[in-house]
Amino acid sequence: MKPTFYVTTPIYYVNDVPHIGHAYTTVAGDVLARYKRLMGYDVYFLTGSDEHGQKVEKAATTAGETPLELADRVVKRFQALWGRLGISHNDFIRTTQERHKNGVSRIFENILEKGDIYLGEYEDWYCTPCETFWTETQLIEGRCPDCNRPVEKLKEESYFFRMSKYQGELLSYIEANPDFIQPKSKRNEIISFINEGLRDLSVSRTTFSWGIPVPGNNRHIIYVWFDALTNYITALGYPDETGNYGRYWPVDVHLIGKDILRFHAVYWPTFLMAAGLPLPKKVFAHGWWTVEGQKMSKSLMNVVEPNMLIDKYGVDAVRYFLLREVPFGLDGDFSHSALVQRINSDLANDIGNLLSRSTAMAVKYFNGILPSAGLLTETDHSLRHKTEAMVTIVDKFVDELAFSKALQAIWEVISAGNKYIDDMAPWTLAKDPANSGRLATVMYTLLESQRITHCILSAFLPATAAKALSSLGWNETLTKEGLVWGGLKDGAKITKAEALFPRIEE
Ligand code: ME8
Repeated sequence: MKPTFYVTTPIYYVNDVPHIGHAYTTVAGDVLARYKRLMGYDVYFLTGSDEHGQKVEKAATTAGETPLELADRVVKRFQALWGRLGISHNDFIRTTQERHKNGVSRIFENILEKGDIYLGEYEDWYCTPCETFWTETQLIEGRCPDCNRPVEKLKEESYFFRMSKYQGELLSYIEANPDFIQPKSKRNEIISFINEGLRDLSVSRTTFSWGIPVPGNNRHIIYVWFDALTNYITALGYPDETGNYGRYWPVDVHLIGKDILRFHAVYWPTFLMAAGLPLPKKVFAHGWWTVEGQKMSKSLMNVVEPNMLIDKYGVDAVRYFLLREVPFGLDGDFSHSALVQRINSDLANDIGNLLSRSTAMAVKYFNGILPSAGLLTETDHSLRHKTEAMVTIVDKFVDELAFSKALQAIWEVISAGNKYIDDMAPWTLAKDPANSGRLATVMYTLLESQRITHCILSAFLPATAAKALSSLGWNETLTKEGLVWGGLKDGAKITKAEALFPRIEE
């Protein structure tokens, strides 16, 4: 049986349209999912939409729609974008689906029956955009400490989750599992937050109606974060604990932005503890994108629309930029000039040129029929070894979610390939028929190194890799066996590759 791998993205709110922030997490999840499939895992990759709560209800009222009409309309934009970005999710969960509502009611009921959810009264400050309650002391100059927007005082009867009870157990779990919260700096922030003391958490609302009712008390709506976080198991069929739940839970990694780490590293694990369910193996919080140095916001009108980028630069250029430009876990800045720079140097120049030069030579010198290689010289061996070592290095980096480092390791082999051509000067060898054996070995080494490079790159840039592998005459199914040297067979049909990435003139 194949080992399993379960990876999730956040489920995005439908009151906003998708932008590069959403694309970022989703592309990262896709790379991980594709990579693990390539390595032989049985992968389940989940994304979806968060459709309940006051925020969505208000947006719908403003738009003159029902919340579900708004959700139906916006969810299509997310789904269409994921289609264009080549996202290979296995499932898309919407929190308005029956399977989800049913699972949320069951887990809520289960914790209620155990006594870890109880009825009480709440009075505190509420930030609607963040759907979060704050105490007086947490406010900064009377505003939301997260988004700096005004908050409102709310007093209501509320169900509370006994989160305080799980403080010690949660800390022990975090200590016993050093990789549970990543990166490290974020883990430390969470530990300090827990050490300040966990309060019981209000997990129901009575001031609006757009959500899942508390079982047995219709006046209350289940708190949107309790509802949303549960998607990670309702999508697997929970409360049915056989089937996909039994197969994929606990999740291997929840990919999220740093804005929602507390919900994933404190609330969610304590809900699971109360329900007696296993905890996630890893929660990874990536950094935040600004745009041309500024916070991305509707009011600044600087929201970067991924469809527009894809139209202009192509899908794989966008995927590459997002994962190469900024180390996963750190904040980064999006700018058109940085994107164009990456396209022209890394994509058009390095990888694109290497493939078009080498396939053109194979066509010119051997009519596109790959000759068999003779004995490798030390230089040939060196390119082979670099390629083989890269496969091992990339595996380690992808496991650490160090996507940028993984791409750098791949690009070192691409640079080595370009240098190899310059050093070997096939055009000089081609002048003398006596060198044809040597020329064959050089061409084989060059093309085989790129075949392996594109096999592994298929996780990152699937469309590009497919084009490249086809011009290399390699049409086999992508598996990890394809990453072993020697896959290209004598007589393979090489065709001259079109430019993978046209240069962008600014
Ligand atoms: O928080 N830079 O949904 P959301 C990087 N529904 N990533 C960004 C980003 C930016 N500027 N902006 C958004 C929610 N993201 C809840 C989640 S999960 C059970 C419920 C990404 O639509 C990043 O992944 O506000 C962030 O965590 C997520 O979008 C927030 O999406």
